[in-house]
Amino acid sequence: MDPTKRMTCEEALKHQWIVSQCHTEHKLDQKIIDNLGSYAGFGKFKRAALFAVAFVLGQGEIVKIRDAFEEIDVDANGFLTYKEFHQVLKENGVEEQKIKTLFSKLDHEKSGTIDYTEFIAAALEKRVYLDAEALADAFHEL
Ligand SMILES: [Ca+2]
Repeated sequence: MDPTKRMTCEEALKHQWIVSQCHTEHKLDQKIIDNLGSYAGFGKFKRAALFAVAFVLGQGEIVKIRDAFEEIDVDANGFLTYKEFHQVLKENGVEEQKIKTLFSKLDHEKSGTIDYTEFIAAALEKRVYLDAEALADAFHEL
Protein backbone atom coordinates (compact mmCIF):
# COMPACT_ATOMS: atom_id res chain seq x y z
CA MET A 1 0.00 0.00 0.00
CA ASP A 2 1.22 3.46 -0.92
CA PRO A 3 1.81 5.27 2.38
CA THR A 4 0.91 8.65 0.82
CA LYS A 5 -2.54 7.31 0.03
CA ARG A 6 -3.07 5.95 3.49
CA MET A 7 -5.71 7.81 5.46
CA THR A 8 -4.50 10.23 8.10
CA CYS A 9 -5.17 9.68 11.75
CA GLU A 10 -7.93 12.32 11.72
CA GLU A 11 -9.57 10.72 8.72
CA ALA A 12 -9.37 7.31 10.33
CA LEU A 13 -11.10 8.60 13.45
CA LYS A 14 -13.96 9.96 11.36
CA HIS A 15 -14.25 6.75 9.38
CA GLN A 16 -17.70 5.14 9.45
CA TRP A 17 -16.41 1.92 10.98
CA ILE A 18 -14.57 3.62 13.86
CA VAL A 19 -17.51 5.91 14.56
CA SER A 20 -19.94 3.00 14.59
CA GLN A 21 -17.68 1.05 16.93
CA CYS A 22 -17.35 3.93 19.36
CA HIS A 23 -20.97 4.89 19.34
CA THR A 24 -22.44 1.81 20.88
CA GLU A 25 -26.02 1.84 22.04
CA HIS A 26 -26.64 2.18 25.73
CA LYS A 27 -28.48 -1.02 26.37
CA LEU A 28 -30.33 -1.29 29.64
CA ASP A 29 -31.66 -4.39 31.32
CA GLN A 30 -35.44 -4.38 30.80
CA LYS A 31 -35.84 -5.54 34.38
CA ILE A 32 -34.14 -2.41 35.64
CA ILE A 33 -36.45 -0.25 33.55
CA ASP A 34 -39.43 -2.14 34.99
CA ASN A 35 -38.10 -1.58 38.49
CA LEU A 36 -37.79 2.15 37.83
CA GLY A 37 -41.42 2.15 36.71
CA SER A 38 -42.61 0.41 39.87
CA TYR A 39 -40.62 2.80 42.00
CA ALA A 40 -42.20 5.80 40.33
CA GLY A 41 -45.61 4.41 41.31
CA PHE A 42 -44.78 4.02 45.00
CA GLY A 43 -45.92 6.42 47.67
CA LYS A 44 -43.59 8.93 49.22
CA PHE A 45 -42.97 6.87 52.34
CA LYS A 46 -42.06 3.72 50.48
CA ARG A 47 -39.71 5.63 48.22
CA ALA A 48 -38.08 7.12 51.30
CA ALA A 49 -37.72 3.64 52.84
CA LEU A 50 -36.09 2.34 49.67
CA PHE A 51 -33.79 5.30 49.67
CA ALA A 52 -32.70 4.33 53.18
CA VAL A 53 -32.21 0.71 52.13
CA ALA A 54 -30.09 1.80 49.15
CA PHE A 55 -27.62 3.33 51.57
CA VAL A 56 -27.00 0.12 53.48
CA LEU A 57 -26.96 -2.44 50.68
CA GLY A 58 -23.91 -4.55 49.97
CA GLN A 59 -22.09 -4.20 46.65
CA GLY A 60 -23.20 -7.67 45.55
CA GLU A 61 -26.83 -6.56 45.40
CA ILE A 62 -26.17 -3.67 43.19
CA VAL A 63 -23.62 -4.68 40.54
CA LYS A 64 -26.28 -4.81 37.83
CA ILE A 65 -27.75 -1.54 38.95
CA ARG A 66 -24.33 0.07 38.94
CA ASP A 67 -23.80 -1.15 35.36
CA ALA A 68 -27.09 0.41 34.32
CA PHE A 69 -26.19 3.63 36.09
CA GLU A 70 -22.89 3.76 34.22
CA GLU A 71 -24.69 3.15 30.91
CA ILE A 72 -26.89 6.16 31.51
CA ASP A 73 -24.13 8.34 32.94
CA VAL A 74 -22.76 9.11 29.48
CA ASP A 75 -20.17 11.66 30.64
CA ALA A 76 -19.30 9.48 33.68
CA ASN A 77 -19.48 12.31 36.22
CA GLY A 78 -21.53 10.36 38.76
CA PHE A 79 -24.80 12.18 38.15
CA LEU A 80 -27.56 11.56 35.65
CA THR A 81 -28.82 14.70 34.00
CA TYR A 82 -32.22 14.75 32.36
CA LYS A 83 -30.48 14.87 29.00
CA GLU A 84 -28.52 11.66 29.68
CA PHE A 85 -31.48 9.91 31.25
CA HIS A 86 -33.77 10.91 28.42
CA GLN A 87 -31.32 9.89 25.71
CA VAL A 88 -30.57 6.44 27.09
CA LEU A 89 -34.11 5.51 28.13
CA LYS A 90 -35.38 6.64 24.76
CA GLU A 91 -32.79 4.40 23.08
CA ASN A 92 -34.24 1.61 25.21
CA GLY A 93 -37.76 2.22 23.99
CA VAL A 94 -39.24 4.04 26.98
CA GLU A 95 -41.99 6.54 26.11
CA GLU A 96 -41.44 10.28 26.36
CA GLN A 97 -44.07 10.84 29.05
CA LYS A 98 -42.81 7.93 31.13
CA ILE A 99 -39.23 9.19 30.97
CA LYS A 100 -40.41 12.52 32.37
CA THR A 101 -42.31 10.86 35.19
CA LEU A 102 -39.45 8.52 36.04
CA PHE A 103 -36.95 11.33 36.17
CA SER A 104 -39.03 13.51 38.46
CA LYS A 105 -39.72 10.58 40.81
CA LEU A 106 -36.14 9.37 40.85
CA ASP A 107 -34.80 12.81 41.59
CA HIS A 108 -35.64 12.25 45.24
CA GLU A 109 -33.86 15.33 46.51
CA LYS A 110 -35.13 17.53 43.65
CA SER A 111 -31.59 18.52 42.73
CA GLY A 112 -32.21 18.38 38.99
CA THR A 113 -29.96 15.35 38.61
CA ILE A 114 -30.19 11.73 39.75
CA ASP A 115 -27.33 10.58 41.91
CA TYR A 116 -26.13 7.05 42.46
CA THR A 117 -28.09 6.39 45.66
CA GLU A 118 -31.30 7.73 44.18
CA PHE A 119 -30.86 5.45 41.19
CA ILE A 120 -30.15 2.38 43.33
CA ALA A 121 -33.24 3.03 45.42
CA ALA A 122 -35.36 3.10 42.28
CA ALA A 123 -33.80 0.11 40.53
CA LEU A 124 -33.90 -2.36 43.42
CA GLU A 125 -35.22 -5.83 42.89
CA LYS A 126 -38.61 -6.71 44.30
CA ARG A 127 -36.93 -9.19 46.65
CA VAL A 128 -35.01 -6.32 48.19
CA TYR A 129 -37.87 -3.90 48.43
CA LEU A 130 -40.01 -6.47 50.15
CA ASP A 131 -37.40 -6.17 52.87
CA ALA A 132 -37.91 -2.44 52.71
CA GLU A 133 -41.64 -2.94 53.24
CA ALA A 134 -40.89 -5.08 56.26
CA LEU A 135 -38.62 -2.32 57.44
CA ALA A 136 -41.34 0.26 56.93
CA ASP A 137 -43.86 -1.91 58.79
CA ALA A 138 -41.44 -2.35 61.65
CA PHE A 139 -40.94 1.38 61.68
CA HIS A 140 -44.69 2.02 61.92
CA GLU A 141 -44.96 -0.32 64.88
CA LEU A 142 -42.37 1.49 66.94
CA1 LIG B 1 -23.62 12.50 33.95
